[in-house]
Amino acid sequence: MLKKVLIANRGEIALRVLRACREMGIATVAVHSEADRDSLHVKLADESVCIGPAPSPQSYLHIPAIIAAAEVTGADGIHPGYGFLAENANFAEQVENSGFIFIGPKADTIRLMGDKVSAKHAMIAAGVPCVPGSDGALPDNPDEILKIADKVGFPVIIKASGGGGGRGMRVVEKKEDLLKAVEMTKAEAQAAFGNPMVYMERFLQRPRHIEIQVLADEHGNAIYLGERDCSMQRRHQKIIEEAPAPFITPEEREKIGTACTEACKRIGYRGAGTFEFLYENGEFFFIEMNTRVQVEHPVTELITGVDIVQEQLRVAAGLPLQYTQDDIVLEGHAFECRINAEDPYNFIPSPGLIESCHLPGGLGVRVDSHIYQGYKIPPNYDSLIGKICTLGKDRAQAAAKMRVALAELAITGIKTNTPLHRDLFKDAGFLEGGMSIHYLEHWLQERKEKLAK
Ligand code: MV4
Repeated sequence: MLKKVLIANRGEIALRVLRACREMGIATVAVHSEADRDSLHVKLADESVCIGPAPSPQSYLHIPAIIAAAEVTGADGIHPGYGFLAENANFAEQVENSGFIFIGPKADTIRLMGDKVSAKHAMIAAGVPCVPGSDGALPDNPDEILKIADKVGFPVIIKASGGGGGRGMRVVEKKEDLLKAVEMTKAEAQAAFGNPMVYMERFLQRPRHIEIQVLADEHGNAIYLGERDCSMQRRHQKIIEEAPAPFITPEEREKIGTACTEACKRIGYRGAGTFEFLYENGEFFFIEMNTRVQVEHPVTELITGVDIVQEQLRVAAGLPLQYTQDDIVLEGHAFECRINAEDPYNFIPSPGLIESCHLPGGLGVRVDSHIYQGYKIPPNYDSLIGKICTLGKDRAQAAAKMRVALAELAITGIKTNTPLHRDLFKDAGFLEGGMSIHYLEHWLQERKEKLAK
């Protein structure tokens, strides 16, 4: 097993990884920026190293500083968390070349999935259903581009191969606009990602965002832990997630889950991963794969009982998964509310001093947060300050528990989006389930219009 893990992250996920290590008897090293000296993950870790000034490029993204910290503390593994360097293939490569274990997939796998055209190729080859489209990069020839679009059918979406997560894409409604849109997306892709490659897909108008959690080891085993519905998002930032996804049948789950685990075996996937799909009219369409632990992994943990981070650590140490597919039974329903330090109406970040803080609890309530009374949220990073999750025997009970948890949550000194969550858990449309990816933005627009009157 690993003996000492360096956690190359901050905030709630650093704490989440730290707890998993502790339970497994693994020593922990926190790294932190000058702005995060008073962070909980620093206080709770066995050792800590300051790796640089507040701006992330000089600290949490500064590869030599992180590797040096692993060297001086004698860590044997590095956990990247999510964000920052988690899906940076060069980081994974440098970690391994420096003699440490990268707690994640092989660098080549990260690279394969980071390039969306190569990821989609791999999925098509593995039999995972994809959105119909250009089956590879768009050619330069305008006539050929037009021909592909005619075959795919308008509206289409042009996506940058180097993009992902909503960056570098453009919807095209009609033929006349196509070539100009392709040129513009290419130019933006070159500027943003240093790669002008773009591809085309049929644009799905009202899909849900459903993702499959997988775990794979180096012994040829791969399992799926069911799905999450992450449709409740604003500007590609998820705000509420749930598991299982409403109205997905056991047969659909098994079919798509098996396609994902077969793909894992085929590409030699290692560790935790997520297959992102758009789901429309009873069909799944692969869009991207995430090669990291995700923010919303707790909802899957709650309904399966599997500690995803502990499995990551075991797999990284070369051990087999502790579970086979038959061991995985989904029980109950879970929600996650992302609590952000931001204005609940205009979403402007609200960093600063937490004057007081009461976090909820009780049966079926899980809180993942690094905040405490007297903690000062630095302005330099993501506004996520914690996650409230609930587990109920069914969706209605999980929602009832969430209403109680949100009513108890009391943070003063800064603004949070708690009032938004309270309103959403009273909304009939949301409580019905099965919302599309556009639901929240439409809901916010209506709220704005009501407030203006
Ligand atoms: C799409 C799509 C519709 N059709 N692809 C946005 C993020 C990136 N991961 C893929 N995205 C989309 N791809 C086709 N062919 C709509 C989106 C999309 C979206 C997807 C998931 C969650 C939220 C979204 C919000 C807007 C657009």
